[in-house]
Amino acid sequence: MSGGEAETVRFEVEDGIGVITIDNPPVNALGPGVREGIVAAVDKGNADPNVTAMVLIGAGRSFIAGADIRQFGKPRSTPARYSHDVLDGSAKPIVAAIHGFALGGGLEHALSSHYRIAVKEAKVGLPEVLIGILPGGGGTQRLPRLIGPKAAMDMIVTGRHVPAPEAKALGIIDEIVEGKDLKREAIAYAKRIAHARPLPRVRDRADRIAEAKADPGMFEAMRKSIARRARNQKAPYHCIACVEAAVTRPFDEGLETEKRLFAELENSDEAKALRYAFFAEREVSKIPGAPKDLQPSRARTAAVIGAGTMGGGIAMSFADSAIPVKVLDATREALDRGLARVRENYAVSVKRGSLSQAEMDRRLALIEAVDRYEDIADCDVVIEAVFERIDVKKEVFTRLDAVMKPGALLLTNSSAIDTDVMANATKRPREVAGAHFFAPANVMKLLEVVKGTKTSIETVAAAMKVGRDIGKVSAVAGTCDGFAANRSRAPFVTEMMLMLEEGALPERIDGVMVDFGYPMGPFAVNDLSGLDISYDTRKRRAAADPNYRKLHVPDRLVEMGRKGQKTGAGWYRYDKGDRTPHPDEVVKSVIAEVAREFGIPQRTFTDEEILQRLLLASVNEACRILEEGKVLRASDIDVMWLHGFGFPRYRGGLMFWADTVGSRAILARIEEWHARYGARWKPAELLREIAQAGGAFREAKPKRAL
Ligand code: T1G
Repeated sequence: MSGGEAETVRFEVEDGIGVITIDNPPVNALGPGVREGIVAAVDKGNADPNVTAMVLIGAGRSFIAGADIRQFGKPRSTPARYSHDVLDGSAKPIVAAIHGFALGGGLEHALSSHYRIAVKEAKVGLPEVLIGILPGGGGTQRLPRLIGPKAAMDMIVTGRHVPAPEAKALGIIDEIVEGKDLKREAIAYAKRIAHARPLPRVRDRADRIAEAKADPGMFEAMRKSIARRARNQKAPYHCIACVEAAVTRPFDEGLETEKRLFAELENSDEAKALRYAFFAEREVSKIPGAPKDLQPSRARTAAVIGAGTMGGGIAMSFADSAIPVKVLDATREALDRGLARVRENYAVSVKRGSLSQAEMDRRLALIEAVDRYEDIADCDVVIEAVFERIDVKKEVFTRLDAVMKPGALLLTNSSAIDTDVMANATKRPREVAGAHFFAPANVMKLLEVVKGTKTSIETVAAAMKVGRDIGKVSAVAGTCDGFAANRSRAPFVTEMMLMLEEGALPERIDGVMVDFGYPMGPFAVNDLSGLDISYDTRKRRAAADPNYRKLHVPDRLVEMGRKGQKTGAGWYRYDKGDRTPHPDEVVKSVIAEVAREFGIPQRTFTDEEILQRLLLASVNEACRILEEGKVLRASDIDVMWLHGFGFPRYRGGLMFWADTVGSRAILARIEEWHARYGARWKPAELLREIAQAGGAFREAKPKRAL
C-alpha cells in the first residue's frame, strides 16, 4: 500500500489470516486514504496464496465510526472501486471484528463483510439521518436483508446506536466474543470459517425481504409515525424510500435509488445545518487557552443544596448517571416533599415504560436526604439550588466554604444572580462557578457553566466535565444579567409580548414558530413553565428602572390568576386533565383593552415578520454578548439554543439560521425597526460590522476574552 494508506490501513498475515487494521485516530473515520487502503489490503489478501481468510478490525478505541463528516460538501472523486463493494466481492471470506463503534459507513463495511463478530460493549448503527443524509454505502439495502425491513427502518430512521447483544438478537452480529483480545478471537473465528462455502454475502439473502411482502403497508405506517418529528425534513422520508426499494426492487436497482436519494440530501440546507450542529456540539467543550493536559477527573460524589423543583431535578441528573448524590435542605419537611417529587417523576417514567421499576429503585437509592452541612463535606461537587435571593445564597456559600473539603467544586444554579456574589462569600472564589440548569433539570440537556471574574479555568473545565458526566451539553458563559442563553433569548420574549399589543394573537405567533420547527410555540411553553415565574422579575426590574418597558398583557393575566397550565388557564384555556391549549376570548379582550388604554395602533403581520421580530431581536443581542466576550464563540450560542430552547436542530441554531437570511438583509430589517420602535432595536456594532463585511454570524468571534 502506498505511504498514505500505510499510516491509516495496515495489512499483516498471521497464521494464514490477512489482518486489515484501520488506524485513523480518533475514531477511525473513513477519511482520505482509508477506503483506498482497505481496497489495496483486500486485493493483497486475495492475491496471497498463504491467506485463507481475512479480518477487518479497528485500532485504538473503536471499529470504524463512519465516513469522515468533514469531507461532506467538498468536491471528491468517485473511486474506481468502492471499498464496501470490494469486501462484498472478495473471493476469500472476511470477518469484521467490532469493538467500540461501528457506525454509518463503518457498519456498512461490516455488512459488506461475510461475518461480523463483536465484543459485548460494542455499539452499531446507521446514524446518517442525524446529520441530514442517509446510509450511502449500501446500508439501506443490506440491513433489511439481514434483519428485515421493519427493524432496519427503525434503526435507519432513528439513527440509534444498537448495543452488540441486541444487534446479535436482530441478526447483525454473528457472535459476541468474550475475552480481552478481539484480534486473537477474530483470527480464530476466521480460521474456523476459512473454507466454508458459499460465502454468506448479505446481498444474496432474500428470506427476510420475502417476509416484508406480507406487510407492504409498513412504509406508509412509518411515514405517518414520524410525521410530527420529521416535519420540514427530507432525510427521514428518503431513508424510508430506500428501505422500500430494498423490498420492491432487485439489489442493484435498490443501490441506484440509495445513490440518487443520497445525492439529493448531501448538500441540502438540512444536512448542512445538522453537520454544523454536530461539530458545534464538539467545539463547545473546548476552552481556548486551557492547559493541554487539563483532564478534570470524574466527580464520584455530589451534593445539592435545596430540595425544590430544580434541586430535585439536578439530583435526578446525578442519579441517572449512577453518581451518588446527597440533597440538603433546612427542614425534614422540605426534604420529604422534594424526595416525594423525585419519586413521582421516576414513577411517571416507569408508568410510561421508559424506565424499569428496578432501575427506578437503583436511582432512588443513590439519592440521600441530609439536613447537616457536615454530611456533605466530603463531596467532590456541590450545586446550590435555593431561592433566587442574594442574602440566602451568600449564607449558603459562606457555610459551604466552611465545611467543604479543599478542591471541591462549589457551583450555583442561579439563573440570574451574578456568580461573583456567591464567589465573594467564600475564601475560595477560584473554585466557584455557575452551573445553570434549564427546567426541567433532569430533562433539558443544556448546562450553562458561568465563569465568574475570579473563577479559574480549571474550575470551568471541571464544571463542564461534571455536566458531560451527567449527560448534559455544557457551554461556557461569562457572568452578566441572564448570562448568555437567557440573555440572548430575553429580546425574543419582549418582542413576542409587544407584538400582542399590536394585534398578533398568541395562537398566531405560536403557529408561526411551530411551522418554523419548534415543538411548541413560545406562549404554550410559557403556559407550561408558568406566567408568574417572570412576573416577579419584571416587577423588580420596573421598580429599579423607570424606563423599563412594562409588559401589560402578561402582567394583567397573572394578576387575574391566569398563571398557565397549573391554574387551568394562562395564554390559553385548558380542559381539566388535558394539556391541549385552546385559544381564549378572555386573552383577546385583555389584549384589546391594553391596546385601547395605551393607544397602540393595531396592525396585521406576515408570518415572516413575526418570525424575524422574535429571532432577529435575539441575533442582535447575541452580537452584543459576543462584543462583551460573554461566550467563547458564536456557535456556542447555537448549542445553547438547540439544547436550552428547543430551536429546530435541522436549522442549525440561531446564528446558523441568521446566515441563511443574510447579514445585510438582517441589518436593513433591524434598522427599519430601530426607526419604528426605538432604542431596543439599535443594531449592535458587531452586527453592523458583520453586515458591512458580508460575513457569517456563526463564525463571529468574541471581542474580549471571557
Ligand atoms: N467524521 C469526522 N470526524 C468525526 C466523526 C466522523 N464521522 N466522528 C467523530 N469525529 C470527531 C469529532 O468531531 C471529534 O473531533 C472526535 O472525532 C471525537 O468525537 C457513507 C455517509 C463515534 C459515537 O455519524 O457519533 O458514514 O472535537 O467527541 O463522544 O453511509 O463521534 O476531537 O476534533 O464525538 O467518543 C456516520 C459520528 C457518518 C458518527 C464517538 N457516522 N460520530 O463519540 O467522541 S456519515 C456518524 C459520533 C456515513 C456512510 C455515511 C461520535 C462517536 P475533535 P466525539 P465520542
